[in-house]
Amino acid sequence: MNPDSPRVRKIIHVDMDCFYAAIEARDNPELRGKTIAVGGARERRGVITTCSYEARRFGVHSAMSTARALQLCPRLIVLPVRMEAYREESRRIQAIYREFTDRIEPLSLDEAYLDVTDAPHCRGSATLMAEAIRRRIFEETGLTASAGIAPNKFLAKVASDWNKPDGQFVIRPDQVEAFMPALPVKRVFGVGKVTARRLKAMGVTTCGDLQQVPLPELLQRFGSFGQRLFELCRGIDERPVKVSRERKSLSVEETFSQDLPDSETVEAELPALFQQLTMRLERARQKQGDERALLIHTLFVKLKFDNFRITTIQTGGTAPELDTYRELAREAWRRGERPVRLIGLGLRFKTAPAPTAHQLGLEY
Ligand code: TTP
Ligand code: MG
Repeated sequence: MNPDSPRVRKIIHVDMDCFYAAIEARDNPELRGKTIAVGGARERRGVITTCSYEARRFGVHSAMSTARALQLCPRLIVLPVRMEAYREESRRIQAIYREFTDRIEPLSLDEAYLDVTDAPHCRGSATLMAEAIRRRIFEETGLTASAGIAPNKFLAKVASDWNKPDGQFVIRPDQVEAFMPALPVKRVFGVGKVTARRLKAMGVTTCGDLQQVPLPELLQRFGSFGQRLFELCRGIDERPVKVSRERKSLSVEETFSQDLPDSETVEAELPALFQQLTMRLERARQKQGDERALLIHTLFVKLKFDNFRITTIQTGGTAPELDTYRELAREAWRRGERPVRLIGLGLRFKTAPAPTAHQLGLEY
C-alpha cells in the first residue's frame, strides 16, 4: 500500500460462480453435478461461453469451440444461451448491491466492483458486507458468488479468485506487502500472454521478481505500462470504482459523403442505421445489466439538411422499431424538403427512481 495515499479504501469484487451454467443447473435440477456447458451447437460451429466445474475438470473452458469441448468431454451437455434469463439474474444481483452502496462498477453481467469505504452496514466491515452480499444473492437467486475484499480493484479481483467457488478472501492493507511477492505476474491486471512472455525472458515470473526490476528499466522496456507494472507488483492501484453514470439516451448517426436528395433516399439509409442502433442497445444492456436504466420511453430521428439546419422529431415508444423511425424520418424531412447531410436515430431511457428505504435497508 502506498503510505502517501490519501486514505485507505475498501473495495469488494464480486464474481458469480460459472454464472450462465449455474443458472441453467438451478432451473433444471437434472443438470446438477453434471458436465454442462452453455454455448453454440457444434453443428453451427458454436463456442462455449462457460461450463460447470465438473466440465472444467476435462479441460473445457470459455471461448473454446464446442467441437473441441466435445472431444475433450464427450458426455458434455451443451445448452443454448438464454441471454434474457442471465440478464434478469444480473438485475436482481445488482439490486442487492444497491442495498449496500451506490458506488458500483459493473464489469459484466456477473462481475462488479463495489466501493464500500463509506458504507455504514455491518459496522463498516467490508468482510462482513461481502458475506452478507453473498448470502443475500444466494437467498434471492439460489446462485453462489465469490468475493474479494482489498484496498484496491486489482487486489480485490485477485482475491475473488482465491477461494472460488462460493468463497471469499480478504487482503487487508497491512497484508499487501507480504501477499505480493508470491503472486504470479500473469495475474497482474493488464499482463497478457505477450507481456508475460517478455517478463519471463527477463527471468521474471512473480511479482517478487518484478519488484527487483528498477523503474527506469521497466519504463525503457514497457513504456508507460512500465510505471503501472512498477506499482501493481507492489499492490498499488489507485483506479477509482467508476460508477457508471445513468444512461439517458443512445443514438447513432451518419454524415453522408454525398447529400441524400430526397425522402426516399433518406428512407433507404434507415435499415443500416437501425441495425447499428439495436446492436448498441444490446451491448449497453449487457454491460449495465440494469433494467431500470434502460427502459425506453422515446424514439427520435434527427436530420441535418444541406443548409445545416437541424431538426429533431420524436415520439413515445418502448422499443426501437424501424417503421416508427421511417414515419419520423418522413415527417422530419417534410420540415425542410431539401437534401440531407446527416441522419441520426436514437432513443431515450426512463431515468431510475431513487432507491427506496427498503433498498437502502438496514437489515445488516
Ligand atoms: P466469468 O466470470 O469469466 O466465468 P464464470 O462466471 O462462468 O465462471 P467463474 O466461476 O470462473 O467466474 O464469466 C461470466 C459469464 O460471462 C460466463 O458465465 C459466461 C460469459 N462469458 C462468455 O460469454 N464468454 C467468455 O469468453 C467468458 C470468459 C465469459
Ligand atoms: Mg464469474
